[in-house]
Amino acid sequence: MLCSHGELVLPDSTSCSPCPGGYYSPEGSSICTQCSSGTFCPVGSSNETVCVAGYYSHAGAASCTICPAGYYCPNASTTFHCPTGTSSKEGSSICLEANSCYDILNKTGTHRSGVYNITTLRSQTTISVYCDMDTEGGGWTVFQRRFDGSVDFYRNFSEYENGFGSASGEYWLGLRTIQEMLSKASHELRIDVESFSGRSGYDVYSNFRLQGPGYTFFVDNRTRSLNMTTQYLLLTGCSYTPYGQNFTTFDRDQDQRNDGNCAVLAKGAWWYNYCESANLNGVYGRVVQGDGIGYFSFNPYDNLRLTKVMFRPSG
Ligand SMILES: [Ca+2]
Repeated sequence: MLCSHGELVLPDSTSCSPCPGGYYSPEGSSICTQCSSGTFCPVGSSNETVCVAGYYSHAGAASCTICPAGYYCPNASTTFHCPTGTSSKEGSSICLEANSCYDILNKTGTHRSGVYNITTLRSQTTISVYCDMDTEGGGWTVFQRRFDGSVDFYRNFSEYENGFGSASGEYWLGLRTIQEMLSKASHELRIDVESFSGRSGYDVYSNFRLQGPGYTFFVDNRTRSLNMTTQYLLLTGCSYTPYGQNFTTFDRDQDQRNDGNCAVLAKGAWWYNYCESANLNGVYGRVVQGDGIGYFSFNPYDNLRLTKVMFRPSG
């Protein structure tokens, strides 16, 4: 008995049945053959169909599967992890190099916050960063994050230059990397804070940059904020603002105080002036206006439970 293509002869030799999904049978064949990897065979197939670009299949597939985000599928039958420092969106046959969280957002479309690998543009260094992909549409490269006090932030200049902690936990990305990433295009700075009482707020400033070997702090204007006062702005005009200040650590005094080192007084590291109206790298869980973690525009007396400081290209 001769069945039409896409069918097989049943044991009674008098009737035909369609091949099940994942199998095919050419015209005149009495058996169904397993569909090979890289192709798919729906129910009743008479031949194998090759998966389109960005999809893959293993042997015996009734349909192709879309290549997941973070992978690439160059030959329709295998999924490969994107190499470190690159990323892909779902359905990709190639991976693209990303040099910031904003770049990852644009190349993958993901709104999942977490740790990603990026390759910096100038020095071509591949590093892990925490990306905030939720806030205001995402694309923020987080360079400081504190939430449980597990990492000691009272560190020396070299550590603040090179970074410490882990991108998946509490961390400081490093002044060298921050400066390099800010050097191309204009970026906005966003600071998120939350106190132990559960109150939260944020501050956003335009044109954040760090200049020269002292990593001198500059921003242009506050563009939006929540639960912030009009006092203690990060702008010029007061002796506590970080504006125009170099970064000071306990072993590198670049502040405006002649009678001491603000990093030692405040047990932190910051763009101290004479000394500070923000001490986000202070001692976790300690009282503010001493050496605790404070952000005075939020509340000079509020001890902060959460801090997150980040940037992304503006406009
Ligand atoms: Ca000093």
